[in-house]
Amino acid sequence: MTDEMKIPPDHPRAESLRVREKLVENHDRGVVAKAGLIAHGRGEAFDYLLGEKTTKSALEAIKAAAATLLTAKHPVISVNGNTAALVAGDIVELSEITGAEIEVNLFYRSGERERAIERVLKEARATEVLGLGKDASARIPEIGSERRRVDPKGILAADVVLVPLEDGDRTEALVRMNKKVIAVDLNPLSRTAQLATITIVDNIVRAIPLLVRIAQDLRGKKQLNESSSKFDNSRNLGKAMQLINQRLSNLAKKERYISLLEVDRI
Ligand code: PTJ
Repeated sequence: MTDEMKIPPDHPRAESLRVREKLVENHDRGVVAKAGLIAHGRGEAFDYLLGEKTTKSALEAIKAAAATLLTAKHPVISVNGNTAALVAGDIVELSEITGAEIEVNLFYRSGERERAIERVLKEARATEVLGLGKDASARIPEIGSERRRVDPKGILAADVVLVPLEDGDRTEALVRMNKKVIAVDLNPLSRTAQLATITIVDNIVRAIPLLVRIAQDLRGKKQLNESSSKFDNSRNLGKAMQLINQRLSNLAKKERYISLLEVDRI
């Protein structure tokens, strides 16, 4: 933790501040992109609206994601700066349980960032990391950004790709290539959330550890194919939006909130 930021343990938002601090530290280590800090702020806003808890609909998506990863022929987990900073250890565990490869894939790609992220993953005991340097020699068609660079042994050949904190363009391109895309995105309105095969509308700091536990429980169970094919992403996203709508309506009715508005006006 940096000297400037000592988080009091009894601070009402201590956990959220710790997550922020982790991102800032990892930005200073060259892992997180500047824009990654901004992206996290957007995520936090949606997390606030969702109640900062894993919702029932997110849990349904996590179960479908676990089943899809476990039944995949060639699953790959795509790792960017924010994911490495916040959940590197869980990503390595998930890869061990599901047999998924780990590939670094960056929007803001540079050799330095690749190496910094590789270091974080190796510190978390990853044995192999794809998509580094010349290994990212294949190109996903119709994408302008650095995200198009992928490893022929990894994302290019994958049938299922897990993409935490993704951009819409690549999700769309991967789906067009007939891959199943599992996204983790707190914004149910984002293009990524709307275009993915399965969208987990939850914070990665809660969703990935839970995905690890559920994949562990489901491993070796029957009828996993059925539970993954039954999942309806549009319906599930609708539930997340309804929940936000409902929470705001309920909160708006509370007297405390009304009195706060009055104070605001003075
Ligand atoms: O490390 P790089 O170079 O690959 O860059 C990563 C970022 C995140 C900068 C890049 O992918 C980007 O610009 O992403 P976007 O388009 O801003 O989308 C990020 C999405 O993730 C937004 O919809 C946020 O709401 C969401 N998000 C942010 N933090 C979290 C999150 N979702 C889940 N958990 C979070 N902690």
